[in-house]
Amino acid sequence: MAIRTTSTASTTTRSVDGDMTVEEFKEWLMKFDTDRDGRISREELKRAIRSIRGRFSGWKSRRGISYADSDGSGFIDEGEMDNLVAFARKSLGLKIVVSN
Ligand SMILES: [Ca+2]
Repeated sequence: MAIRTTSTASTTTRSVDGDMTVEEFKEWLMKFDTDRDGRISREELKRAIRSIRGRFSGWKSRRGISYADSDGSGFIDEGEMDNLVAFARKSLGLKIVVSN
């Protein structure tokens, strides 16, 4: 359980509670690309969802992959990342804004 204080917030990892840009979201997500193949697998997405204390991470990661994986490869690659942005907005409740 996290205890939040405003004074130490800068030393912790970035909060995903507030607004983030599409670029920030992608950057954050690629931290979970643990095998460094440039794609997000279901396991990697699951860990990402779990890291923001998302409930039902297993189920949601499966939904996320099937939502975003247009070519049916089982992975989210670069070109499918925007689909995952839409999924995160809709199903994970993340506030992802388009930056100018
Ligand atoms: Ca990967």
